[in-house]
Amino acid sequence: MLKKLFCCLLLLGLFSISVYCWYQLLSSLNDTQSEDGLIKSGVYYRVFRLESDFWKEQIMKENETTETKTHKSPLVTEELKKCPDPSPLLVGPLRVEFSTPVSLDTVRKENPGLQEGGRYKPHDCVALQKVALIIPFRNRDNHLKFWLYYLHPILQRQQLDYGIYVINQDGENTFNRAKLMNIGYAEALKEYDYDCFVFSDVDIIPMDDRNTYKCFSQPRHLSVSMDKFGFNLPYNQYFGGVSSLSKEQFLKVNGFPNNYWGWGGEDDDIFNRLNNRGMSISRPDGVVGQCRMIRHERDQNNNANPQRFKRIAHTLMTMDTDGLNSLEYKVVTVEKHDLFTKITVDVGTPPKEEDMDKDE
Ligand SMILES: *[C@@H]1O[C@H](CO)[C@@H](O)[C@H](O)[C@H]1NC(C)=O
Ligand SMILES: *[C@@H]1O[C@H](CO)[C@@H](O)[C@H](O)[C@H]1NC(C)=O
Ligand SMILES: [Mn+2]
Repeated sequence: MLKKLFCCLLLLGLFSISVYCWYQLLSSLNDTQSEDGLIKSGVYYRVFRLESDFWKEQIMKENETTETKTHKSPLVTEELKKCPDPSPLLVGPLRVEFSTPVSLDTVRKENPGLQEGGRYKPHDCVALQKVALIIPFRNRDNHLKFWLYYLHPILQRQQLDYGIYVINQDGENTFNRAKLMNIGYAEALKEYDYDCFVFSDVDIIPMDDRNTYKCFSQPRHLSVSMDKFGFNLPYNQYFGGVSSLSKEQFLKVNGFPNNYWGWGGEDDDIFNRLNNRGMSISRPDGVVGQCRMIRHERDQNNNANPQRFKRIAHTLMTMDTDGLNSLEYKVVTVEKHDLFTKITVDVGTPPKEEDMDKDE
């Protein structure tokens, strides 16, 4: 009897060790750390926090429906009413595919209501929010065509007062996604009194127009269910792809980091910033949040940043001095196209000592 029990315990022990190893293996592919030391890896965290996160998300969903709008609409002289929420024009699930190329001419013809620079506002009601869409960009004209083709009609059905800002990194130096997003914020505000900022990769397309590209009472992660990740979150704190922050939320975290050169980690730093300022992440459900990413090779001069793990471990210490208040760049050109505004900027180069540093 005792022997049997001992055997059972031994087997159980071995089993849990192997499960643990499996998680470690999986999570070593993308290790994320949090300031409080709670989160050691995405997968590990996900398994053990599933339950509490489930309830948090339920609460968030409830809050979403009863949410009171904090954003005031501008003074308008005509007797236009506020647009209804949700928009009655939404159609739900959409077919999204990338096998047939689209031309900008097609997009122009299909969106006659646009103003120069890719601006739009509903004409029969006052939009609930003024949204600047910020796209960090370099050499992805084909992806941009698909993005404009799919997003313009969706954003109009969502009855947003919006503008498209393609922030193009000049030159061939190491890419800096988060800094480009900071620049997009600053440049868009020079043009119009936006109250909401949606930051989107150029290659991600939502598959349901009920996934509204606007801001919520908490920072919003919009690309929650990507085909690339099997229509799932890759890990619970994932904040990459498409996200939205109100002006207040963005200012509360001093914007985004300027010193993540190359691929990876900057989205985790942003997550840490929001977390450190006591905000939580709002998300659509996994059905409404489905989206597709256009498949592509890794860009040139955007290799994985070896510094990223070190950086995301120190967000709390760096976020007050690195961000909107330390943002420096030069505008090279501002082009007003029919379907978007393209701002080409010189973001500078990574500090010399970082180029040398190859520890991972
Ligand atoms: C939901 O809203 C209530 C008050 O309206 C607030 O106290 C609570 O923290 C909110 N929950 C989340 C998860 O945002
Ligand atoms: C982890 O992977 C995600 C998804 O590819 C990426 O957005 C994020 O930046 C990565 N984080 C790190 C620290 O590499
Ligand atoms: Mn991509």
